[in-house]
Amino acid sequence: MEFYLFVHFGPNTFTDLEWGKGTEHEEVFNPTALDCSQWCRVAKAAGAKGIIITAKHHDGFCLWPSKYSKHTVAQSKWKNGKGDVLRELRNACNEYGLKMGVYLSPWDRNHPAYGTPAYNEVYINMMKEIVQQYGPFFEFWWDGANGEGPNGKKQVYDFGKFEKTLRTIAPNTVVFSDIGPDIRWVGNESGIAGKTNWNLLDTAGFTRGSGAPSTDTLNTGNENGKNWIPEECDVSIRPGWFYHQQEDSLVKQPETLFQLYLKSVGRGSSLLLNVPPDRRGHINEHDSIALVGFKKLRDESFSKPVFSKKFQLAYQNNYAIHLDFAKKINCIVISEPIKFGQRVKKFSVQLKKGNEIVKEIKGTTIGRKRILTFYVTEADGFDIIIKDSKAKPVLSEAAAYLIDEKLVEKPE
Ligand code: FUL
Repeated sequence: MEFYLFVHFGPNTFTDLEWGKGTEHEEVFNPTALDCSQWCRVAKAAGAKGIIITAKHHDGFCLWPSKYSKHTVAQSKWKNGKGDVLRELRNACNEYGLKMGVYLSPWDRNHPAYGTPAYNEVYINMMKEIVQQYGPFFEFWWDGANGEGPNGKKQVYDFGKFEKTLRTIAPNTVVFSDIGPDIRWVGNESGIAGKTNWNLLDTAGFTRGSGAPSTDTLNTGNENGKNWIPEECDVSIRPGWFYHQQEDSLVKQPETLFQLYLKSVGRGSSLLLNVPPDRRGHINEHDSIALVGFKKLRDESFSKPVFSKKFQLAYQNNYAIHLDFAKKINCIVISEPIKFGQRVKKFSVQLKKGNEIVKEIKGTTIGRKRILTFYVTEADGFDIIIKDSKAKPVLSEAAAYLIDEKLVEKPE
């Protein structure tokens, strides 16, 4: 799906905390003008394909009236306890043709059963409740943070049962966690994928949270990993995950977001960009303006290729691309048809004028999409040379662009 939004919303929006304690009074949650349609309009204008919401964050507050908790919208004063954020978002996503996903924090600092086996049943019941009432979800997010509950105990999560439950009630929902089962964490919260990025991961012997593979491994995957678990880059448009007015001036600007796009989508991953609603329950103007600017930069950059070619299924080590005459370019995009697996281990792109190589860009993996940017170079063609691959190499697409020079990828 390439690009979709994350929405962190809950008591923290009103207390200015990042990790709520779970002791907040339900009355704290009181958006003055919640408007999920506005979120969807902004998502659409930004070119995002879906929205994943924190149905429950670590403080345990449920944004829907759950039967399995007494710390929910139903106990709040918002809409006299009749409000339901998940229902409003479901309806708005349907209206705007967006997909919906949920984050349901396993860690719960409020629930009285937390720290006992009974909590696993509570978590399973909540999963069932939201899938049945507000599904289908395109993605289900299992956060890795695991602290202590109110009773000082640490929960032993029954992830085996959680997974089995989801597979039964939501077989088409992609499940995210540090180690999948379907998609993995990128190993950082700055939205940056590895330049080498394998969609494969070995998970045997690892667990979620503190027992996860190293952040480096999560970032690059395992070349010969056993499981197809591509990574997703989650990052916030603001310093925090929740809205804090004092961070209004720190919203990432379109050029910064474009850099993130190059370093996530441009390295074969997806970008999950967090845009937290404010106390009204609106995506704040600071954020929506930045998002629309980000969309404009993507459109301006990629709508008019200098050259573009789709390949038939042809196994080749050398793809020679000829432009009609010498043209200025500073961006090349190549793709592998990953339904045949991810194959390329090492490649080089040689920009040419006649027979002379005027620039060479070396890389490792390609994957679903690899965006290479460089200083403007005049060339009348380029060769894509696959130097090493796990199986016969095959590309599905190659294109060249001239993008605004200030957008060229900057080192991390
Ligand atoms: C982390 C959480 O602790 C943060 O609050 C946030 O939800 C982030 C996306 O994941 O593990």
